Amino acid sequence: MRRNGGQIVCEALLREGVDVIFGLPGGAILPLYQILPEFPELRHILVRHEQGAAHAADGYARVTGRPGVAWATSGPGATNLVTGIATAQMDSVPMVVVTGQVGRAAIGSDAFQETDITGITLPITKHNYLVMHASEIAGVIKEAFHIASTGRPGPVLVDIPKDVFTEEVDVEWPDEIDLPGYKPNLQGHSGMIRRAANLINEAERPVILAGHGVILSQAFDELRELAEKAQIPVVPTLLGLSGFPDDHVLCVGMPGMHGMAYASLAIEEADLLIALGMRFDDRITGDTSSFATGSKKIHVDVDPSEIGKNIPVDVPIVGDVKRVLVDLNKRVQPSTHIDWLNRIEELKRDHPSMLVRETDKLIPQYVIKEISEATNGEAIVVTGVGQHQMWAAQHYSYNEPRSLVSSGGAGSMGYEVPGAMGAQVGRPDKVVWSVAGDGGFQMTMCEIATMVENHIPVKIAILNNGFLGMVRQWQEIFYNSSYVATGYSANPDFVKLAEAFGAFGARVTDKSQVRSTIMEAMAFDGPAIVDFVVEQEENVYPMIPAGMSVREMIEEPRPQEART
Ligand SMILES: Cc1ncc(C[n+]2csc(CCOP(=O)(O)OP(=O)(O)O)c2C)c(N)n1
Repeated sequence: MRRNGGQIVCEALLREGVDVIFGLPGGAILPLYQILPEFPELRHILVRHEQGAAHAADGYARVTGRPGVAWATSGPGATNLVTGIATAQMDSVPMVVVTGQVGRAAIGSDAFQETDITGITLPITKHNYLVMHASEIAGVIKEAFHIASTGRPGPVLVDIPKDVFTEEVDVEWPDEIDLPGYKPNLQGHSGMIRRAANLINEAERPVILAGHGVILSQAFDELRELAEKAQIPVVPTLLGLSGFPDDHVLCVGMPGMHGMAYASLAIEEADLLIALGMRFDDRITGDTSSFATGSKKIHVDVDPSEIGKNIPVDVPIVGDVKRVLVDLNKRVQPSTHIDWLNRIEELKRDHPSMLVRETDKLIPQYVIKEISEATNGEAIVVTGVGQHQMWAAQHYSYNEPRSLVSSGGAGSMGYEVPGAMGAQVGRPDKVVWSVAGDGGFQMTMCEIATMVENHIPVKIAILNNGFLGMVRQWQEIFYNSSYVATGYSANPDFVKLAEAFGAFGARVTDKSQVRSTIMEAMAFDGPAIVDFVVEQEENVYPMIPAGMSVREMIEEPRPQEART
């Protein structure tokens, strides 16, 4: 059957099960857009900025486990996607991005809106394509989805010149994919699994470090089985949060730069680390030469290039976390580790990181705790980057898989609004709270218009401290409180702004208004923005300064020395 390139793109997306696309048109991609009405099953959400499309596709993917899809035109449309693509790449998020390119004959001539987007995104995509013939589209899209969602997931970009969208060909739909050189190894090596099981069976102070790979491979039950069978405490990384229930007795909490002091100390005192789908990021390890030197290490990761990259390991296992755990669990013997679990309880008592300071003032930690309680820990929380992100990680109770969505690796401010939009589109059945900084919110707040237009009822809590708070904190601690370029003295009136967008808006300046305003926002049938005017110079504790070890950790000042 004869089809043009645009029709093949749409049909190929439908064949991959796509139901929604986030995008914004322009000249080079116009032929694809003009075909869209022929495919009413493809919901297109018109964003206000292409960065929003990429982050929304990413948020959608993180909560559904299915690749998110974003479209943009050539040149600035495509480059506006770059932050979103890099964000997905750093956090292994499956995404397929389609960009329009100038016509084939114009490529290389510096034509209007010509940008070498495959060149630009080469280091920030798992793979990318420039498709020069319509006959290739069906195969390329199938490959793109396969590559994006298998092995270690990631973003794949498909760049298509304008005249390829209009070229007509007899389309052949490939049944199979043959990619020599791309065969992710999912099944762990049996000899290594045996060695790992032996180490676990002999360990006296084991800790499981659970990363994003647990969520990506949906190893929730298998992780629980391992932890419970051998009574091993679980320390989830930022992106591993919600892969193991926060309210489980074996859940210790997030470690690292702003993690729970006791979680970092548990890693330090462990004699065995079982690292599952995590990559020993510098926010976890600090100084790698002094990180957990007293322990043996088992590292399970589907990406062989991660093994031994940052930290030397004793037992490397290349494979899908879920499949490896199925095999490993059969060989792990039941254990109790009573002394070790008691020791961790002692660490928790001595280093009470999770306490929210008693004060009449409106502090951000309190707001997060209230949102957690008001939603019974059942909402999806999407954050920006900065202090609010760390408080959201620390004080919300994540008990359901995929309930925390955050830019971990790239640390992209501005993720909070469009990321939440995508998450809500992916999970219309859930309450989605965006926990935003006043800085990050203003980077991508234009997408509130998109939410209003498309009835996407995200609730946004701006933790408004009038500062680029995390940077201010660094200036306070490392630069003698020299606040250069971190204060916002003229933020807009966020309530009026909400109303101007057609959303619900409210301001909270006092503790007593917190819970009722949260409930009001949730009762509103549409996007809602709450401006929580919080203490301006609150710090995130504990803090391990960058590149240092757990021994240099700065813990929250005890009540007598704390600011009032
Ligand atoms: C796009 C981008 N630019 C700059 C930074 C550096 N940065 C990290 S945290 C931060 C402050 C964030 O401020 P805000 O969004 O208000 O959140 P807060 O820390 O106050 O909670 C900045 C500027 C970043 N992470 N991302």
